[in-house]
Amino acid sequence: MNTATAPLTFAVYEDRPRAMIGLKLLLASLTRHHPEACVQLFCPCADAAFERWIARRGRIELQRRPWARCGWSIKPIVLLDVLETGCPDVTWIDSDIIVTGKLTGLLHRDDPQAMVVLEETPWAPVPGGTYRTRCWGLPVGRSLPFTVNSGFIRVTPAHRELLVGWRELMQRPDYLQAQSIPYPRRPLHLRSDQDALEALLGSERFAGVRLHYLRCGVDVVQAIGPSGYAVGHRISSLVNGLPPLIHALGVKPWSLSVDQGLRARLLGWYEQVHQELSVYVHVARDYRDELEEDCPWMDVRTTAGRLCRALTGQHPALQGLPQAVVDTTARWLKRAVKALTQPAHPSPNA
Ligand SMILES: [Mn+2]
Repeated sequence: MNTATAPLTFAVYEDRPRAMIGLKLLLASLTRHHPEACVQLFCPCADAAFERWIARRGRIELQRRPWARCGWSIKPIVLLDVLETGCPDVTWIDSDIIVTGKLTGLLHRDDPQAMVVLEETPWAPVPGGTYRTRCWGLPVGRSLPFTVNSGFIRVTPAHRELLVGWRELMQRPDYLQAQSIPYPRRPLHLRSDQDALEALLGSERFAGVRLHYLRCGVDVVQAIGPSGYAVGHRISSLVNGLPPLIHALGVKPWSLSVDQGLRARLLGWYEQVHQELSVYVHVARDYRDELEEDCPWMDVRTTAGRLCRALTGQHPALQGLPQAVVDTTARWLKRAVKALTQPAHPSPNA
């Protein structure tokens, strides 16, 4: 079958009841912009109400197969499974992504060899290079221009071997052991599935894979904190509109909690303002009536949030701009202090 003319196929997996609201936002936005697409949804925790909800939306094929819980490591397993059905290409999409437009132009569907991934936020601790390939002990085949983010991945049958290699790499005892450690304390190259994928893509064996990155600010907003949507990208969105993918990286907007204590309350207020001005939440509000459940996390409660929205005409890129400037400055200062007081990271780009 021709990849360019075959129906679009998306693969989505979710097994955490607390993340179902994100899943609904993904499905509502994806089927609004691509009503013709086939969505292979793997959701062992789907209940009857959810099943009725998806029945009213596009071509969503629900599968409840009881896969063993394996968290983020599920991605190659799901992609291989969908490729088995004979479709010429399939795109994984994370349940914490919301879609704002057509995705066809991002997928390189005229090239059956092309693999598409997201560029990780520029604030990631190690930017691409060969670091992960070396740390995993694989022979280096190429240096990658950016860190890979696996929230959105387009593959074809040409990538079966890579997917099998990815699945196998995540069975390694050092990786499995690292998964039992709290995320911030894991070795950088063993943090999650995308570190293993990047290690493989940089290795000699898979250096020939034709890799395309969807770029931050143009194709995707990696919405982690106010500066995840960078100041420059916000300004270019004034001309070009919002990127078609908004990825709620890190703490999810529907799970924000405000802790006690002055420092925690101040941080909580800062996070609350960010949430009220976040581009993800802005787009999500448009689907509020479709979700058929309460979403108090979409409300605007702080004076700062109301003020920024009023002064910018509730523009999705501009309303969070003042906080992004503050956040970016704070991050640079933190980096500068760290560079002065701590020894350099062991040659990540060598
Ligand atoms: Mn994600």
